[in-house]
Amino acid sequence: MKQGKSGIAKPLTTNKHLIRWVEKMAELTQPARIHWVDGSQQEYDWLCDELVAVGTFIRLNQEKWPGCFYARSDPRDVARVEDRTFICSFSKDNAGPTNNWVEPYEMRKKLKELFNGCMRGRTMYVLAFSMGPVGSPMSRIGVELTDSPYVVVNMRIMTRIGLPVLAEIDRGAVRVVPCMHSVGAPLAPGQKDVPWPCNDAKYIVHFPEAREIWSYGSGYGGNALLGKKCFALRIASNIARDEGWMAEHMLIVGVESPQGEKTYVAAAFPSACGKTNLAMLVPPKVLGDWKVTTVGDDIAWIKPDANGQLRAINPEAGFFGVAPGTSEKTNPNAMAALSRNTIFTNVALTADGGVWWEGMTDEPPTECEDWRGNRWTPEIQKQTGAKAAHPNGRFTAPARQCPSIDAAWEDPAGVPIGAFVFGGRRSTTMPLVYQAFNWSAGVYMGATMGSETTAAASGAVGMMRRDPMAMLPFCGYHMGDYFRHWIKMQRSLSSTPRIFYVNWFRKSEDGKFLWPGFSENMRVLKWIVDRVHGRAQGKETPIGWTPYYEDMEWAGLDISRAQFDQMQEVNRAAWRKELIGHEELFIDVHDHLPPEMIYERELLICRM
Ligand code: TSX
Ligand code: MN
Repeated sequence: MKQGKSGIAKPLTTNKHLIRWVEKMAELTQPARIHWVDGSQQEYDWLCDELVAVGTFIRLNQEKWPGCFYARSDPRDVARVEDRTFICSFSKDNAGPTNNWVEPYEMRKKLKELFNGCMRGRTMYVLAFSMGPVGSPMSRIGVELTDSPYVVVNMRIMTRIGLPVLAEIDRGAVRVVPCMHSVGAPLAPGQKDVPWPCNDAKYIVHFPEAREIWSYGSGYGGNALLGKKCFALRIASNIARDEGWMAEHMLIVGVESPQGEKTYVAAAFPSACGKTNLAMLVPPKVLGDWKVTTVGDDIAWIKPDANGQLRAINPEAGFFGVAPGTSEKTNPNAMAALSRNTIFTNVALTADGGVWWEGMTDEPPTECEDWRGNRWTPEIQKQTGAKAAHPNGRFTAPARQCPSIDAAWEDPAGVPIGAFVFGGRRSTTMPLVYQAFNWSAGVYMGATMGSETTAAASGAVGMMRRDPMAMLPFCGYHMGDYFRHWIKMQRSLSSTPRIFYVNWFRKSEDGKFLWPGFSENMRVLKWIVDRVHGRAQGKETPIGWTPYYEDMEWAGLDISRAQFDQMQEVNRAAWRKELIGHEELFIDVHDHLPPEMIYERELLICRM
């Protein structure tokens, strides 16, 4: 492959549709160059060099952070933009009340205007990527046309890209999801570029029937790495519904007993619940004979196999994790994964060419540059409240570098799922753990889950936000139909995974966390796995089965029966209020709600 300053201009495919589409899109966006991404290490290194040259990247101290780079975004481009995210289905009803909808022809007209000449002076990268291991029957392929080399290098960590994927396309049997992406900042001849080009006008657009994604104006995270939320959740949830499988916002862990029995668990949590920490959990020393392995930390594609057993793959190949709060104490596996070949965005830069973020160490650095490039000291923090890292600062790290990565994490057949876990951040009402009586009660559990807000950015702190299956921002169609799809899945299964709810965040009257969390969550996982295999009893309560104190492993943890009862309490007064919250959610989606949700609610009321 000849690679000059302009990269690879020759199409790396023989697929006529793909070549014609690229030509058509180049005609629309008018890039100065086209680069077909081969996905090689040389190409990656060369792109990183270019990013360093234009000031997007700073190469970190290679002794301490080998293969690592540092980026700062434009301060106006730091997170997903939910109010600028659109599901443009043919009918508004199909998008449902939880999504923004614009009539698709109208939106296409708007996009044509926006994309007209939007890549002038830039390179258009043709980035073929596979969500899931290349060649797995559960994997799906996309091609992202982007004018952001930052996106290309991040996508090389987060997905499988380049020649092997183009070879799959050339074999001809696959349908490709077209993904258009532009930062929306064309360059006039001779105009100097900025480190983080973007546009104040942002559009994250999905066409579910056409299986198409158009993203404009942002270079950050889920807005720009289109394989992740846009494809693997919003578009894939549509594909999955049509094809009889599930695209879920779930981590996947393997739980291995001292006898070597392996049980895979898929779990959904809203943001700020420590999902990545759970995905990489290190069991406490006293329970060291139990092991937890990581298949994925964010997205699960789950499909019944020929025997009616649900099997899951992680469609991603890397972790795009929130940095603040990640430390040797909270997540040593993540710290090992991000120790090399990692891209850091919007964290702090230390004087010795390293990175730092709030919560990384007990002692902050005496001085560093914050995520905006300003001088930061603990003293300045005290005076102004300025944070060194942005709360949504990220690491992009290869999954294979995670010490807890599961041996089967790239198994094309996926891993068998034994249990689903839902959870949220709830200071009251919800017990540490309970099990749903059956599949439809479990679907109700997931449908009604919610979390209390933590960051001031998302409204008042401590506000209850319902987030069904943690899919509220990610379901690409009507939420009521999504519940129906969950209910319907039972019919294609010979045995359904057991369904559980966990809450690590319940507080005492005086505002203290009742449960120590983190490693100790292994004790809850153990009970869940014991239940899956019929080894532990369940105590019947109005909401489901809870553990007997005797059935939990307490070695090395000083929690009395009374304390445990407090964590597990099902308070009828609190649950009456909870049920009204469920009703509020259901009013929004009532016309598509499956009758099972109404029945389950009635049953719950009766048992109260
Ligand atoms: O990630 C968390 N997990 C899951 C770990 C596998 N966090 C961090 C949440 C923010 C992302 C938690 N925070 C967890 C938890 O289980 N639990 C808590 C609440 C908590 C915080 C501090 C303490 C205890 C509980 N500290 C002491 O007990 C000393
Ligand atoms: Mn997520």
